[in-house]
Amino acid sequence: MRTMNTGEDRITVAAQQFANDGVVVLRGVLDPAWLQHLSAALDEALAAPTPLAQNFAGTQGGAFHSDMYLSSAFASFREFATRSPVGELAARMLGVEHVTLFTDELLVKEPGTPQETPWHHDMPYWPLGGDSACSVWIPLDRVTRHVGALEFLRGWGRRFHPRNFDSGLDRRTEPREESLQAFIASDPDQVITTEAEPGDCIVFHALTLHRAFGNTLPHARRRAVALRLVGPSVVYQPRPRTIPLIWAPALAPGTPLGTDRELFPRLWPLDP
Ligand SMILES: O=C(O)CCC(=O)C(=O)O
Repeated sequence: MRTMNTGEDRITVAAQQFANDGVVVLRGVLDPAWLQHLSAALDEALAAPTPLAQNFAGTQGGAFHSDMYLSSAFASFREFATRSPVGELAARMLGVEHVTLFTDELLVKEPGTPQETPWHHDMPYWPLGGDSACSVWIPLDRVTRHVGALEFLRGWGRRFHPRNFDSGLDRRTEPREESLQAFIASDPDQVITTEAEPGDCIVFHALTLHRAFGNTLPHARRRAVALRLVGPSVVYQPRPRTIPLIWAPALAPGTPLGTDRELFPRLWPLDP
């Protein structure tokens, strides 16, 4: 069940695209059994939110559910993270020998949720140091621009202020970061819109700028699960106003994240 349903040439081409653009869409990676598994896991998590669950819908109506560290709270998510092809996929895109799960999250925009997700990149939100990190974003519904497709700015590696998803306000944790809006406006032709189907995986670097449309349709849900994965060089580096952990890690700052295997399991290769 762990073998990637995808050819070697295709992975090599995708890894090159990931290295150049900071984002790549791999089509048809997950089979119907995994999609069914993840759909059921997501229902379970929505019915029993963790203390970190939030609704980012803002004032415009609808609901934008988010919840984190699902593998710590639900065996079904842990099974997906450790046994699906996603860990290997991330390792191949990052070009690393092994990958560790930082967090896995649900991101559900219910019908009639016009709130857009603002431009941001993920690394400044995370209590981590290092560059070898990515997300694998997995849609469970057909995702078009009308229901919340993701958009990316080609390329990765620059650092900007994180912003709150609901208010759009700047969280200003990194004074050296640059003006995000001016940067996007300077290069509008570099925006990549990623419409996707269930089974596809969108892999993007933690320093690739992205945003998402709102879900403006009255009946279609936009359910997605995102796994955040890191290579061996990424360390625990808490800073003011980064996202919380579900519980205190058994890790000193500066230590590789994968040292606390219970909180941050290795996904690929699995321990013997
Ligand atoms: O699902 C969304 O609307 C935003 C997703 C996102 O920003 C992320 O996964 O990092």
